Amino acid sequence: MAAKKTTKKKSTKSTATKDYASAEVNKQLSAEDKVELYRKLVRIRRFEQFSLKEYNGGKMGGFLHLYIGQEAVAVGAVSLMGDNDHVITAYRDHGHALAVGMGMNECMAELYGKITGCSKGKGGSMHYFAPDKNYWGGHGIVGGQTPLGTGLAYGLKYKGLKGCALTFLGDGAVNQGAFHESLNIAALFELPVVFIIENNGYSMGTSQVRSSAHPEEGLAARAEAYDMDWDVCMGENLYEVRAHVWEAMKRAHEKSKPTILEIKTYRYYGHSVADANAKKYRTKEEIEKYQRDHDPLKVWQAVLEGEGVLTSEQAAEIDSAAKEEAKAAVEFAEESPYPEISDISTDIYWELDNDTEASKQGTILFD
Ligand SMILES: Cc1ncc(C[n+]2csc(CCOP(=O)(O)OP(=O)(O)O)c2C)c(N)n1
Ligand SMILES: [Mg+2]
Repeated sequence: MAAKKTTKKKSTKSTATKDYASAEVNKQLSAEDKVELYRKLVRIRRFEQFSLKEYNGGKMGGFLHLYIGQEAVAVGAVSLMGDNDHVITAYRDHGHALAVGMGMNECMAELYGKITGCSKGKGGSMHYFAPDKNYWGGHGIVGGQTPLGTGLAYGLKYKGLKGCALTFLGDGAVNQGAFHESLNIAALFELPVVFIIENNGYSMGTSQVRSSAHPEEGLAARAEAYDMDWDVCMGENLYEVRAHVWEAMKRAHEKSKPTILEIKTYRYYGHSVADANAKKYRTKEEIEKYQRDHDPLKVWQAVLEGEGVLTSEQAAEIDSAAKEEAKAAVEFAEESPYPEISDISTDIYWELDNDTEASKQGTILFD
């Protein structure tokens, strides 16, 4: 029997900020950059809290999967993106959207199903898109975005561009066949893709431990089977997230090699707001512990206050501004019109079956 290969890279499992603060990619951050990252975290949190209130008020149809608790993962990873880096994720997509620079108005209006939404009201919570910001959604089929992310990476390599495809997935997606097919192709073709498993401990009501077989080192170690690099880190501290994501991005940029990076995180709310079992599969104490000791906003605020680049007064101002922005987005969404009946047949695959100009050019959805 062949000897077990030694693993290529292991998680430090450290949440200490001092090690990661001195990582090259973090040393480059100015005081303003760090405060800007804080603002991004807060804006996501407030946007979602306002959307939750309106959802509970019956203003939106469909699902609403909140990202609250996980914000540092999207904000940290997206903060490293350059012009040729792309991002794609699953249905828990609000954080990534705001992190790439989408506006609260277009995001809130999309939840309301209004024509002013980023997907013209046809996608809802799970289908935010901003191709102009290299943000490719927003996908509801578990694992379904992983072949698409692999395709983005293939496109980059084909065009000779130095970029990567940050392809996010949940811990529940790691058993999907499409993911394993993606891993195989990514390794075989040496594609610049970073598969980021946001391990929030649960897929719907099933804990990660009960749903996925894996070695002690974690889910990312499955990369070994594909002779692919892998890594594990915690997702509550932006310095740590950035340091680990950057290592994987460099591998993609410089060597055109894929990575699986597992980032351990936590969600405070149920799977979706409509999760009838939200209170049954984990304890109140477990949630409170994360909120108290691992909250990404609190962690980053404490880091910045410790460094003297943020005061609690400034943090409060950022918070008020984010609440105002979210409130204005609710008003914008309320006042926006619904799509017209005729809009039902535009911007969709219907055009493929019909003799439209777009169908002739093969540019149905994007230029
Ligand atoms: C192919 C497929 N199977 C089942 C579902 C139903 N489903 C929606 S979300 C989900 C759990 C996914 O959990 P995870 O990947 O951990 O993501 P998280 O919700 O924690 O972000 C399931 C089973 C689906 N959408 N697609
Ligand atoms: Mg999960």
